[in-house]
Amino acid sequence: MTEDGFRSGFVAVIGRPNVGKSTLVNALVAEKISIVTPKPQTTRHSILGILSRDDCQIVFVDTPGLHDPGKQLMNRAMVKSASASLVGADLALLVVEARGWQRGDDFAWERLRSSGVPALLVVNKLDRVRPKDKVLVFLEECAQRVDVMAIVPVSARTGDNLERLLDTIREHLPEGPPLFPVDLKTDRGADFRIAEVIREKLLLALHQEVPYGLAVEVRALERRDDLLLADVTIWVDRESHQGMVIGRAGERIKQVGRAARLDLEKVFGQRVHLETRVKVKANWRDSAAALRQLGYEEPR
Ligand SMILES: Nc1nc2c(ncn2[C@@H]2O[C@H](COP(=O)(O)OP(=O)(O)OP(=O)(O)O)[C@@H](O)[C@H]2O)c(=O)[nH]1
Ligand SMILES: [Mg+2]
Repeated sequence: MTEDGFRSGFVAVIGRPNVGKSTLVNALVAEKISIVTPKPQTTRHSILGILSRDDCQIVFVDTPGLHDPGKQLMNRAMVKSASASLVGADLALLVVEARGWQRGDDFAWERLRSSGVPALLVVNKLDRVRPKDKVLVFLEECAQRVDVMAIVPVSARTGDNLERLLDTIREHLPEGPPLFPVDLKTDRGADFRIAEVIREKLLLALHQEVPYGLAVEVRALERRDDLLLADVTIWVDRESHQGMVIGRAGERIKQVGRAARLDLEKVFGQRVHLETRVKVKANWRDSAAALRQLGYEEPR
């Protein structure tokens, strides 16, 4: 069934929040698998992005940013999910920013090191560093800090050096057949992808503490001819945030819905209709039952 030399495996993509893990997975798989925003802690769940080529199948696991989670249950669930991605991974990519090493990178490296999973260090956001020789100095610093099989500088945003990264990943995967059907790009269904794209637009539209208390739940999904109809509830964790999400005369929620619909119509290649409402669920981030309902890993 498999040709000689075909390789496959799970590749956990980890790192502190905001280093560009999701941007990287989207660029490598060439599809919007995961949402991206300038805000840290955008990704909250582990998400598979599957790249199938003639010579390999790479199953990337995009993960929430690793950080010291404190007591909050949602943060703990996020960090647990990122750590769990290392269990059974064939390879890990530790992503850091080319602008310099930060303390948060040490936290991620420690988790990776104690897992024993072989790793590559991906130095991302190359496009942000001028002059270029500064990067060389940083790559040398990285080689002192971490013990990995290779260090690969890239720009997930411009696509710089991603082919070389893919070749390096392939070299370090075991021989084996595809693990998923070759036309599958992610393990997540339409309901999850709809909820995430709406959350992305909300994160982009809202500021300060509001975005962190948001969750999006697709309560029902219906396919009618060429139309995808979604019934969506946006949860906020404080009464005062409800009006901020809705906006004056409903303007903000309308804009968010429109932006999400346009993206989703591209993802699904069909018309999408979103029916949204905003509800308050006080302190849902500290409620095990609410987290379960929203599909989070059981926090420890
Ligand atoms: N200039 C530049 N910006 C980048 C690059 N990669 C990602 N970014 C930006 O960095 C920000 C964070 O990107 P994400 O992909 O959401 O980062 P993440 O590591 O997944 O973040 P969390 O999910 O919060 O852990 C976004 O504004 C991206 O556009 C890059 O190569 N160059
Ligand atoms: Mg992310």
